[in-house]
Amino acid sequence: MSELIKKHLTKSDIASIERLQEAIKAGTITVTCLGLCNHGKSTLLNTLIKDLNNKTFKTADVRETSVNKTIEFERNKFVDTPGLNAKIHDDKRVMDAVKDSDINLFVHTVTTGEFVEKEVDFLKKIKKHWKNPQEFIERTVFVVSRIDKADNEKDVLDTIEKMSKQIIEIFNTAATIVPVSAKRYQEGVRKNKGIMVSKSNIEELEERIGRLSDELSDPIKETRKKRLRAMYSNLIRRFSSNMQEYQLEISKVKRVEKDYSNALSKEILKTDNTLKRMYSKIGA
Ligand SMILES: Nc1nc2c(ncn2[C@@H]2O[C@H](COP(=O)(O)OP(=O)(O)OP(=O)(O)O)[C@@H](O)[C@H]2O)c(=O)[nH]1
Ligand SMILES: [Mg+2]
Repeated sequence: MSELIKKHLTKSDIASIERLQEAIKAGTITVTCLGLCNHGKSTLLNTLIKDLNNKTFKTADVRETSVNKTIEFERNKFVDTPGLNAKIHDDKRVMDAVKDSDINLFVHTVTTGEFVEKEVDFLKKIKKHWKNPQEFIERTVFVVSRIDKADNEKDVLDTIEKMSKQIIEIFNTAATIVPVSAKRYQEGVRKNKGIMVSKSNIEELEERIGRLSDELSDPIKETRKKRLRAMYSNLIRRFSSNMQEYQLEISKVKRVEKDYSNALSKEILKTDNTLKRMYSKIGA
């Protein structure tokens, strides 16, 4: 980007444009984790980036994540977001992250049962405001978390069925739902117990993300180019509206200058006439 253009942009404009330009070049795919507070988003992301000590994305039993955090791992950029129900302004942060995202992991804890009102509201908001809600569903994996906490497998299946119906009711289309246990996976790896790893279903989720990344690689590049084009059009619109304001300002200044110069000419003429009269009186 030329220095001349940069001079007219805000820091955040420049950051957004450079982020998108880099993403188009590098081809990394952004995976964003969202969902209610305390449903296991950060623990899941740590698991996916193989940080089994949960040091990268902070985790806790209380509301923990309050800002969006991004970590690059292999071909993906993983983004953690604050819980949907935490604070009102958090919802906007989540929505912004989803707008910038390529693949979403909507995390929902199995023991909560079906989606609660807050989650349904968020999904309805997406359905209402998204240009292409079908595309959101195609790029989203609904992750049923903490299946180690479920009493039995039937409870997990029941919850999945209810969630599936709710998604169809909102979006009129079926979605991918994957049940997992990040804890079981982490323990399985630590204790070298293959059965725990396989029952955690994390590998299945990784495969899904990998497959989606492959399938969406070209459309994602196209989406990013579209986003970049939209950003440029916005800037051009902003520049031309600024330009109109400047032109208005210039014509105002010119008018004042003209009025002043007219008044000055009149004043000079008046003084000139007075002098002429005085000279003729004294016979000069
Ligand atoms: N049993 C069990 N507990 C889990 C699992 N995943 C996460 N937890 C626990 O759930 C709690 C919340 O996990 P976080 O990963 O911090 O949840 P979060 O959704 O990021 O929470 P916020 O950042 O506050 O929105 C922590 O105590 C985790 O240890 C799991 O698979 N099984
Ligand atoms: Mg968190």
